[in-house]
Amino acid sequence: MFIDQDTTMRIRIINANTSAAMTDKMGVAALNAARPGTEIIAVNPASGPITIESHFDETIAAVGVCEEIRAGEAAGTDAYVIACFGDPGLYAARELTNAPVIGIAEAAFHVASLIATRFSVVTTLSRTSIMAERLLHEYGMGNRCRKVRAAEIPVLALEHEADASYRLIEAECIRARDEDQIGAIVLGCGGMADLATRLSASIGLPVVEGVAAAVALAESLVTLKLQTSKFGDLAAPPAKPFTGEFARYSR
Ligand code: 5HY
Repeated sequence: MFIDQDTTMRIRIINANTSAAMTDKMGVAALNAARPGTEIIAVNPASGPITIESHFDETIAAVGVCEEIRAGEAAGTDAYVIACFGDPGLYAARELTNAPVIGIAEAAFHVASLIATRFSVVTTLSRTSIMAERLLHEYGMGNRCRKVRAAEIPVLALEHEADASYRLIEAECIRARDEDQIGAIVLGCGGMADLATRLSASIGLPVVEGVAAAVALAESLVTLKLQTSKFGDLAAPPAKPFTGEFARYSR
């Protein structure tokens, strides 16, 4: 198979929450990680939670993610990144397109496991650390992660109290380094997309950030000409009528 490394491609970064500032930050992180020739489109749904910190937030955000996949299909897209650490709507999104769809949690777990035998995750809130642990097990990564730690900061604090949030995240990363017997740290929030380099320099460990990890994996899949399988559960959803405000999904 001829692999054209200079493949130009378009990757849609879907910030699942509705914070435009966080979308911009993820767009910059994605562009910094992308190869020359990769076009980055960073978007967030028009409707939904300003941040995602609960199962309810995630469920509503998943509809917004699907809306952005539909918009991406209309615009022409080679791969998608779901830029929220809960990977909300990941499987539904994969049903709606042939293009690869990468969740930043799944990407970060896999990339960390390629550079360290064990890693820890540092996320925002204790309640979302429980959600991250569920994903670890769902992805078969439970035995590679020593601990999911929380810096106990609301997601929006990453925007509004950036310095104080950084210090709390750095302190939790240092505790993970000194207590967890790990070789790497995974940042457990898309809103931390701009912190990896600074944290890694400060704590002396590799720090994996999901948006960059997902962009690199998406580019590799497109270059390998690999797409989401349409055999089995990720085939297009069966056509049927939808009612009420979801009537637009009727097919
Ligand atoms: C995220 N929430 O990546 C998740 C992270 C978290 O709005 N973007 C959010 O803290 O669960």
